[in-house]
Amino acid sequence: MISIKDKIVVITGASSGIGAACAKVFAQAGAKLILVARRQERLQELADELSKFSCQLHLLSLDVRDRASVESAFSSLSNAWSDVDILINNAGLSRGLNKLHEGNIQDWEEMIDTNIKGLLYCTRYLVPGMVNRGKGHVVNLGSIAGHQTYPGGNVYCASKAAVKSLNEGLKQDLLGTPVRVTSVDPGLVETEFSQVRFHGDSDRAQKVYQGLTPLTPEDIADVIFFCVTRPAHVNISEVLLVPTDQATATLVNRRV
Ligand code: NDP
Ligand code: 8X3
Repeated sequence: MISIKDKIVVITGASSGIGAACAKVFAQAGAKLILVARRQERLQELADELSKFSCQLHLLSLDVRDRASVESAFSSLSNAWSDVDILINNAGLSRGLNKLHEGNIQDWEEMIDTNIKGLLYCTRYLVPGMVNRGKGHVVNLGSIAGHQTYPGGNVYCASKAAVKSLNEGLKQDLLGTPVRVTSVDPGLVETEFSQVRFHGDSDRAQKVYQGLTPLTPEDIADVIFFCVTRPAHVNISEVLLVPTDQATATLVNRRV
């Protein structure tokens, strides 16, 4: 098992859900964390919570859709922080569940710009350093939605299918280097995801998880931690994990 102690770990989308859970697991293991999200106050709250682990933190209030900001934020890191070992491309969102021909184009752009382009900007900036230093690991948050399209999921599912393709492509392009690439692809995880999807409609968001036991953000963080701590010759390329109450993107066991 590889030690995470003092490894520099970038987590995008750390202000909530899966990203925040990853921050806790990696902080506990003694990593040096660069926490990225747009909501500075949420990052600060998380940082206060993580202070009990006495780990080193660097907060980056950043919109991953903004290429210039991504480049400027990462290029401004001091020597103590610039040699990133692990990039967790987690920032992402869904917007709406409309039929494609009735879709909101602004929602599409937000998903494509965040889930695909934001992931690409962070990867493009940070992976060359990993290659030069001869070590590194990129973890991409895909989804069951990237494996199976569900009604109304259209653009979100396409964005996660793109993550699946980019994960495969990056693995191929890094062959011959020690840099590892993993896609962690969950089914239903209860986070702020559905609140964001339904633009703050909490009742509708809650119904997504009603009557079943969803995955927790901690379940996903555990899997990510497992993937990055395998011995250097082991690359877990893809993990699809779903709740026991979920069989496919559309087939779930609801008890009410
Ligand atoms: P949350 O809504 O709880 O968290 C999403 C995180 O992404 C937040 O920290 C948010 O921070 C950040 N984020 C969104 N847009 C941007 C942006 N433009 N720039 C920087 N950060 C951004 O959802 P989850 O934790 O569930 O989602 C995390 C990832 O997991 C996503 O990629 C999602 O697609 C994926 N996923 C989620 C599943 C689920 O069922 N929940 C299942 C499968 C995959 P802020 O708003 O402060 O910027
Ligand atoms: C999130 C899981 O099924 O809501 O990617 O799209 S799902």
